[in-house]
Amino acid sequence: MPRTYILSDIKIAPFISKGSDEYVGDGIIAVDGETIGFIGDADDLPQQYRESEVRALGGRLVTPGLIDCHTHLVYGGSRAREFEMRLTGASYEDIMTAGGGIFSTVEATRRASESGLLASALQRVDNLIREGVTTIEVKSGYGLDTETELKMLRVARRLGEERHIRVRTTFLGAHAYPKDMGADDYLEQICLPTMEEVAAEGLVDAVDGFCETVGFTPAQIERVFNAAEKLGLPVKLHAEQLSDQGGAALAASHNALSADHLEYLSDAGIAAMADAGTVAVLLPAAFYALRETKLPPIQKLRDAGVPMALATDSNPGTSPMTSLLLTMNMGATLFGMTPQECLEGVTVHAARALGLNDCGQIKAGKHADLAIWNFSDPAEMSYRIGDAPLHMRIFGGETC
Ligand code: DI6
Ligand code: FE
Repeated sequence: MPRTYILSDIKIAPFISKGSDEYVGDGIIAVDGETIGFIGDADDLPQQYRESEVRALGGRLVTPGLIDCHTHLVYGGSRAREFEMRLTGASYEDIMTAGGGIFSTVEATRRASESGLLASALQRVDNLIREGVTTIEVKSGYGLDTETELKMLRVARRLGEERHIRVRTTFLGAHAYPKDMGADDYLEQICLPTMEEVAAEGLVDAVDGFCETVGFTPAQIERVFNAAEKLGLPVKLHAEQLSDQGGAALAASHNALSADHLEYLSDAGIAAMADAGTVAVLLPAAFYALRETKLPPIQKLRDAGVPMALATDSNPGTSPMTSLLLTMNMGATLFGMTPQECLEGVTVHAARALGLNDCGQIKAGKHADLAIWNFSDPAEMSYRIGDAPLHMRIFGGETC
């Protein structure tokens, strides 16, 4: 028997007011089993819910459960030494060229057991859960061999079995290539065959790549995208993080779900993303941790109507971050996004960046994934730093 209950005495986040079928105001929400059965004025509550248990929430804000749509949170080891090196002047690219960076995490991830990887990733997931996150994306890309890529994706899937959270997995085989092998040989001999294998095992929901001077060229990324399309997998791309390679336009031309990072995004890239409806996933913690000074073109993205999402980019190198609320604060403080944009960026637009349309909004028929906060003003979410303001998290109708 699905359980139904009513959430009353609540504030509903105002972005839900966008669109005529969406609700504005103080209203009530009926949770019907795993989905939202009703949102609106108490007077309009359908008969079927009138006898349901009522939970009064003291005027608290209700938002959709938060969505972290770009993470690399399954990995072995730590890169604290490189953090120290960067503080004394070495650049991210210098460290990677010298064999550190992604390569050092590849070594640690290859060495790690599946249970060890799971245990460390769960700690990061628990940090996100404490902040009302109900969906995460997790990328592979620290294996660069078939066995380790499979291991990472199996661990990512297990996160969703061990915790009340939804996990979307992304194959990022084109993250780096082994130093003793060229990029083209790596793609041919390892990356593309591995993509077929992870797809055949049902371990992957999308395909990503790192288009960068220290990563793959646009022509190489195009091969990855073509292979993904043959397997029926949607694509996304790390684009324009450290330099302008034209990656965002390439991604848009393949109807990518998202192009991510985008500090060095050009006007042509913005126009291509707007045309294709590709989401801009902004990662202010990586900007912060790399002490980057070039800002992504927020105003131009806004003017072009490109949907903007925000995510942690949780990874050991450029974003040792497991707080989506702090990410929202950085989106506002570093990137000049409004608190409303930050909230949309971790809900409705984050869902779209994952190709999901059954979460990220509070509407009848969507998953009952909700976060209830110890305040009523949604701007508090982006404003506070280091607070623990979650009152309650609801995942698929269950309080947990
Ligand atoms: N860009 C990033 O920010 C992460 N990957 C990528 O392509 C960083 C990965 C790492 O340094 O471990
Ligand atoms: Fe990333």
